[in-house]
Amino acid sequence: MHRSWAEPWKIKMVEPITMTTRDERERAIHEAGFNTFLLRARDVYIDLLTDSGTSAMSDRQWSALMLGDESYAGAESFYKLVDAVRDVYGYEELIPTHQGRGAEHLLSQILIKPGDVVPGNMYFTTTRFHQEYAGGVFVDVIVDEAHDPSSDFPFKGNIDLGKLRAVVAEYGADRVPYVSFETNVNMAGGQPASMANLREVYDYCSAHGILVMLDATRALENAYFIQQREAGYGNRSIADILGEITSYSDGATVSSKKDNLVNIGGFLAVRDPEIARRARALLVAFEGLHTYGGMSGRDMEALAEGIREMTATDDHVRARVGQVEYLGRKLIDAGIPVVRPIGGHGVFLNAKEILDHLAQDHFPAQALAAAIYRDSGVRGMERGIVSAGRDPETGENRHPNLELVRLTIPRRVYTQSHMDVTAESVISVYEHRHEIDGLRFTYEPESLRFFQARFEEVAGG
Ligand code: PLI
Repeated sequence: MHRSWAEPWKIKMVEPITMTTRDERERAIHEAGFNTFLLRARDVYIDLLTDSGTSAMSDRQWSALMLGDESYAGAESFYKLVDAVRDVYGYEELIPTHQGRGAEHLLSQILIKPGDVVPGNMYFTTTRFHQEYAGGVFVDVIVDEAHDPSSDFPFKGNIDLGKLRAVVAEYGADRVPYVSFETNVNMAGGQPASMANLREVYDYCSAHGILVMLDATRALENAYFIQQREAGYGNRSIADILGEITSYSDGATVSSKKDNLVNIGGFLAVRDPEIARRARALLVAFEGLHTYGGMSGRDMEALAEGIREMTATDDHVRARVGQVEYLGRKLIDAGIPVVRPIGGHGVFLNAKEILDHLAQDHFPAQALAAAIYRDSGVRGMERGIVSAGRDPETGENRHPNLELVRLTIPRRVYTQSHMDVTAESVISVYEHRHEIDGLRFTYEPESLRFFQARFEEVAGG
């Protein structure tokens, strides 16, 4: 007999959310320039914009806040965080930052020289921004399957060793400061790398004197997929698998706003004390003193607790990814084109296929995210041509193969009923998809344009 699973927590405090009328949502989306980032949160019913900083903390994390040591220097909370990162991720040197991009900034500034090339498994917006800002060029070396939303390949986050070797052969290892290896690749749809691939890339890079720097922001979810899908890992604990993932790296940047179950924070963690020394020299200029960086003592307390909690049992991540799969399965069963396999942190709708009457230059994913909001007040996010931005050399729009709307599930926040309501809205919008118009810019920011761009509708476009 089929046995259901349930979340390994019960609810102690609730936060009311309000439903809006269609007229109110029409007004709100026009005022927001058809950009879901520019909506006011009070106008949103179910907020699936991001899983970043939107987790619900546990009673233990809220209690930990009270223990925050707010000493400017040498706070006890910092040392608790150092211990948690060492125990769970295995890195000795910790550089705390205000969030993930703070760590990316430091790492890029200390390791990348102008003209360097940084191979990585698909770009992430802020990561590539900092690599380019430091004078580097990002080169995508992810496996081809990652660019195909319908491929069921179980490890679409893998690096293609052939592509990596070709980059090193073309530019020389001395122009490749590190490989930027993201776990559970966000822009590919929350897709994992296999342990075999992580090991192989690390062995290759070590032999060529190239560092491997993980973006371990969603390494926990990657560990879960390895446990579920890779031979030999089915009986290993998530904590153990996570430790093995990070063992194939020289360091990592982490946005703690995801796996780590806190609302703010991040870190750079490395093995080499010299890299750590150089990072700390910049940390004090850009973030804060080396024992707090960008965080208060209480933030570090909650983070240390969150890092331990996420791996204390396997139940947390099983329920977390299970909820994402629940929504994904409903949409697949209804025939909605989504990225497959269903990822770890969200369901990614294939806007290119759903709105196949729109040219990519009329921003189908942006239009679809706006249409879902108008239908139900569910807020998702564009992950397509707008997010990809322009090529800094040519100034032309990049045209990614993936033109997606991300419905991202915050951790421990919504119930399965919220997933049901979301699925019903997406199905209804899908049924009326031919009525959705394309968009054009009325304001286009110079960088990371998706955050603040504004659009208007192009009738029939
Ligand atoms: O938002 P930050 O600065 O804490 O982290 C930046 C960042 C780095 N790497 C990855 C893989 C991310 O997903 C990431 C942030 N992601 C956001 C905000 C998201 O909505 O997915």
